[in-house]
Amino acid sequence: MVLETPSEYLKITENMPDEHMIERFYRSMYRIRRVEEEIAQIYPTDKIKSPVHLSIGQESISVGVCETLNPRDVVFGTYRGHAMYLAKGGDLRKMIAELYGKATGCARGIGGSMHLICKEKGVMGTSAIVATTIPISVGYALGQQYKKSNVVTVSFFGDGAVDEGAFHESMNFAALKKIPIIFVCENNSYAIHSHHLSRHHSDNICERVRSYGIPAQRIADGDIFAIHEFAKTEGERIRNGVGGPVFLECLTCRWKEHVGPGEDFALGYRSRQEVDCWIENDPLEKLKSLLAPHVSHAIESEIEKEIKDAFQFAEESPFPDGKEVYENLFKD
Ligand SMILES: Cc1ncc(C[n+]2csc(CCOP(=O)(O)OP(=O)(O)O)c2C)c(N)n1
Ligand SMILES: [Mg+2]
Repeated sequence: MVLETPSEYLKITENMPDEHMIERFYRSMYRIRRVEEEIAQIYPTDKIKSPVHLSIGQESISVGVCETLNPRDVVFGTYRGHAMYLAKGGDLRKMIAELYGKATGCARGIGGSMHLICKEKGVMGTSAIVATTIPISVGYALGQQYKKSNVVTVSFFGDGAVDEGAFHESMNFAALKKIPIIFVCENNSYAIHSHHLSRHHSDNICERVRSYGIPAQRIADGDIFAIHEFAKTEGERIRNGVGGPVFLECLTCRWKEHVGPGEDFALGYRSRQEVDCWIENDPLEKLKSLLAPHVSHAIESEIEKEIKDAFQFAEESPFPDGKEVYENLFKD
């Protein structure tokens, strides 16, 4: 980069992330990546009782956004929700136990990977039905607006949600009522195996969102610092009582198959080269290169221990009692 003036240089150095921030980002991203790699490893044994939609390759979005939030702030997400749950502080032991269908899981083993929740840390829920948590998150943020609270609500969803009426109704309503919410679209270009351009006339999600009256920005390279900066600025605005929705579209890439632990290049809907470009620019590796080796190593060993403990906890936990099958079906 060529710096034109000293003030420009100053601005850049001021905005440079400090070492602690890089460590925090690396810790969170490495933890998510390794947890999901372990899930992929163990999945063929059938100990995990639900389908798994892995976020490997997409982690910088959840981490960049959630690192700006506090436990009172809330997030809503999708079935591809491991990264969001963990980045927001969701309990790892309870997440793995949930995948194992155990009574100690975050949804008592009934919800599985697609229905993670940790209300104490502001993870309000994830859903298998595309776009359904968007209107729910808008309703939650409307409640905060009524209460004049300074809680920040973030709604995560995929590009597939843009195909749904609920998405457009939510955008319209949020703009109309100046609802204090941050929408985050994790655009990995695919809804299962359909490319965005086989579902839409143009590649213009931000443009469409702006037409509702919502400011929108695209970050095209998974840059965790840019994602963090955006969420920090917008979160502060909401905390300062300035309402109104904002929309962040992050281009990204799902490295694994849509659902499950493997690869699916044989299906022919996308090429290996398409994914390789993203793997070569892995945001996790970029972060690691900014840390001294002894620092990244210490973080990694600590996390490996935590992961081992979480899987052991899940293995040793009991399954729910059989009679639970008949519980929570009807309102008492
Ligand atoms: C309302 C609804 N329609 C269809 C489906 C089937 N379905 C499951 S995942 C998916 C793709 C969603 O893609 P996207 O939102 O981009 O998320 P990604 O899997 O890429 O993270 C679809 C269409 C569903 N679960 N819900
Ligand atoms: Mg998608």
